[in-house]
Amino acid sequence: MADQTPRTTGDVLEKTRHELKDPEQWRVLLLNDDYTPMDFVVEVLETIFVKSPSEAYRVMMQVHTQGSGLAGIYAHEVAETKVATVVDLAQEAGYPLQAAMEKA
Ligand code: TYC
Repeated sequence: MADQTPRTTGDVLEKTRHELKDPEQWRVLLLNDDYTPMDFVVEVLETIFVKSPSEAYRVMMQVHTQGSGLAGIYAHEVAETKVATVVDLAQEAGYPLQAAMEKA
């Protein structure tokens, strides 16, 4: 229909402008618990958050002693995927490890 052309074009332009904006950044935090083994948390930090062994150990100890710690900062969709992956891996292994995200 003739009246669909302007509306479709407008939608495409709007989307293009939106995607050009800098994506909002989100902090992904790991949360402490009494049951998840330290080695498992270090492995999560190395594999999912691409930390070096020494940095992974430092962040794990920060979580262990302070209650939470910064695992990384990402665009919203990436942060959501990281949180879900942490929780899935922990559940598969039978651990209660939790991750959270907050706007940076
Ligand atoms: N507190 C846990 C222990 O003593 C270790 C741990 C560290 C758990 C970091 C979770 O995000 C975490 N085994």
